[in-house]
Amino acid sequence: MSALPSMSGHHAAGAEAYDVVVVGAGFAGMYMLHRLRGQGLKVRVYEQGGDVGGTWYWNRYPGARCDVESMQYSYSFSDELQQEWNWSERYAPQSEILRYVNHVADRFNLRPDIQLSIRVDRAVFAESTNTWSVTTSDGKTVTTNFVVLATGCLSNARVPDIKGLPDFKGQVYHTGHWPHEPVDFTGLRVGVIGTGSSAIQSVPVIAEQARHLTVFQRTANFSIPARNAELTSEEREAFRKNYPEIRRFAREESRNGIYAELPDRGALDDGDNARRAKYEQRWTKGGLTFMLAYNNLILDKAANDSAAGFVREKIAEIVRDPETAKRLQPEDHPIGSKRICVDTEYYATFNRPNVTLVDIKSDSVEEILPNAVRTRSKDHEIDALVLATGFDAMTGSVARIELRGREGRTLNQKWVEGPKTYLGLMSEGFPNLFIITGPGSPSVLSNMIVSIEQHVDWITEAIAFMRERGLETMEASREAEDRWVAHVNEVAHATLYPQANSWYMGANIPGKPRIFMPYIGGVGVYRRTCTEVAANGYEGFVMSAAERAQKMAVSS
Ligand code: NA7
Repeated sequence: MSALPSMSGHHAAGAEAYDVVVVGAGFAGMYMLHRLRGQGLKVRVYEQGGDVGGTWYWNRYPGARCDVESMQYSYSFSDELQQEWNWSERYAPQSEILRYVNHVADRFNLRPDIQLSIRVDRAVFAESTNTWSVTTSDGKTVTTNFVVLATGCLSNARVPDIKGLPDFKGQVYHTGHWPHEPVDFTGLRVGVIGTGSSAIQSVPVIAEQARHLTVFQRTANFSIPARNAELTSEEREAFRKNYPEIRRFAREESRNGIYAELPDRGALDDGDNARRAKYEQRWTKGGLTFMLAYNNLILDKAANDSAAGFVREKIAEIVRDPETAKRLQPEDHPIGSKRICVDTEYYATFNRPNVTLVDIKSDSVEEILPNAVRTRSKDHEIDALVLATGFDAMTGSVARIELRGREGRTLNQKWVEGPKTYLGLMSEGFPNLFIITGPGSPSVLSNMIVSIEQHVDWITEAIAFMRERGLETMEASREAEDRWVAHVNEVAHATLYPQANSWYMGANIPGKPRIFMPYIGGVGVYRRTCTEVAANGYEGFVMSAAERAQKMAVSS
């Protein structure tokens, strides 16, 4: 416990007062609570879900698992935890990650400070007291010095506005909002709309159960085999022994927060045979690191084409019907410019007699009938519908909260032309409001847990810095924010990423401004920037002492 007093000095009488309110109890909110409580702060976490886990609480669809290997998609802040927890598979299934999250909540006694099934509706900054008033879905208002948004990047499931959807007479499911009870598709004709990561994971599993499965594809995606397998105790031990170096590398040297062998050359530096062998080796190994075969795959179109061509050939080899294979081959975006998918038997599933692929780019969905999806050319009869249509990513869950900063301006008003932050951590005009893995930080381009831990540690240190100096507000300066937003875009446009209509760009939400949201500069580079900013007295942030304290100092 810290010897410093709690910060809740100027709160309005009556309302319950906290030092920090954290919104969300996923990986980010839980670790934030743990660190802040360690500083002796009074913290309250609100979580809209019925339990902890965030994205892993909601995304329970068949086949859901993480696309980062479990030995790396786990907290590193406690060595006992990482030495003791036994991951059973190379890629943990959702249920195991949820068990892990619950274990962490109990192990670190986090639950007493987490209020479940409560949504934060509104947070308003009072300039007279430098505090936030936070109103929750149970009608209560509390005050707090700081608000930390740990609301997740992929937490606002998006139901597309398709004519007739409310009149469909079977069950409609969204992958990002899956029921807690088991869903049984036995004997049913099922339709899946969407072919992103969630569909690619769930389609092979649903196909095994359903009488017939129709997959409605608007954009074909690149997917690499996961090669999931049980972890042996030797494999677990190898990680455990080397964790200090693995974690250091992921934090400080990697671009994406994953410990992996880094490429030493570009794709065109190798001859055709050597290049093919390299791709073959990565394909056989499986997983996201396929894109690390060469160091220029996301920078150079010709290099990228060689990798994309290799995957297209693989699709043609796996899928027996040439028409279906052709439809599954992505042609409209560079490989990796949308998050690459990781699958188990996705392409092979289309060889099953009970699976049909419908290309809704050429044969668009007109409407949903009570018992069918009507595309221009025909009615596809179904008994149940799965929407694997993704999220209002990165900004969606923040936008749902009415956040009012200085002069009553809302964050939605400020972000109308796209999210603006300094370092993805704060937005000018919103003092003492932190965002964990916000737009403008590596976030979704990384192993989220590495990025979460870095942000939580940084925020904890910033708050400690302020407390030690009696500072009351911290805010991004307009200049620093403008420079950062420009930098994020400049770095993005030096790559092939903006060539895809992806949710990185907000392209999946009609009307959402097109701005490249995550920071591509790499996890290691980004971390160094944040550390330097802090070491230089939080350069680019304005910190101020309480006005009252300043006045006292002047008069004495
Ligand atoms: P994604 O990756 O956003 O995929 C959503 C899919 O749904 C994608 O294929 C979309 O096609 C499709 N979609 C969205 N709206 C529609 C409508 N109106 N009609 C037809 N098809 C539609 O979400 P996921 O949940 O799969 O994965 C999100 C992330 O979670 C993933 O990257 C991992 O990091 C984990 P589109 O491509 O827009 O043409």
